[in-house]
Amino acid sequence: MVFLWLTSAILCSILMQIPTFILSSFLTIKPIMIPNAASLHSAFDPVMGTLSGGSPTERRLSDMSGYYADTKAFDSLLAQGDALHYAVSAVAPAEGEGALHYAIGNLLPGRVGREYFMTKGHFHAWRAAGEYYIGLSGEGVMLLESEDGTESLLLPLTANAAVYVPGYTAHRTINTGDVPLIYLGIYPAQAGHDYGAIAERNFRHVVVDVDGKPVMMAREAYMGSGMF
Ligand code: PAN
Ligand code: ZN
Repeated sequence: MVFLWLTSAILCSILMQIPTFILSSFLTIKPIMIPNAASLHSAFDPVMGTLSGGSPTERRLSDMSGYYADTKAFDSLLAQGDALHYAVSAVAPAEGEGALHYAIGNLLPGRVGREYFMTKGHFHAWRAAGEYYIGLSGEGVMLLESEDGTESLLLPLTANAAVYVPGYTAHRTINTGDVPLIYLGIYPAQAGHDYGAIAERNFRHVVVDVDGKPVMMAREAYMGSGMF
């Protein structure tokens, strides 16, 4: 008798727990992992191209060896000094799936022969990763190229303009103005940089100054044009 009473009491108490268990598993509030409050906020200067808390990378003219078509013009510019070409300052507040990183770029104005100063350009190591570029100051363009090199696109990057770089697309920033080109890039934390393909074969097109205006030209046509 006591045994029966005990068994039914235990059974009852288990049965009473079930709705609470089901409810609580639906209502459980997952803890939000806030990485580090300081890393969640950065102040940037849209003219100076600085970003608080960013980790800086500098590219000097010598880092651009092999990227410009007019090698004579490149060598004579380098002989005048290995000046800063561009600087990027990146903030990485969180890692992993779903996290975003961003960077501010400061690309100096100038030309190597007729080619405007530009970044190295890259694919993302995670090819599917897209990126938003937001122009802050100065005047420039983004050169985009499909992975097989058959499609190219030139898009303006100026203050108050955004350029979306789709995945699987090589991208290069080019300063076509007389002052530094300052921009933000926002990309998945897992994007990574793959410089290899561009360092080896470069973009199929160059962006050159023709009568004071930026013109996109097939690299081979430019090389054979006698323009330098
Ligand atoms: C940008 C670029 C930045 C510098 O932050 O890294 O403009 O260009 P390079 O990396 O080609 O030298 C970006 O696109 N990140 O993914
Ligand atoms: Zn990128």
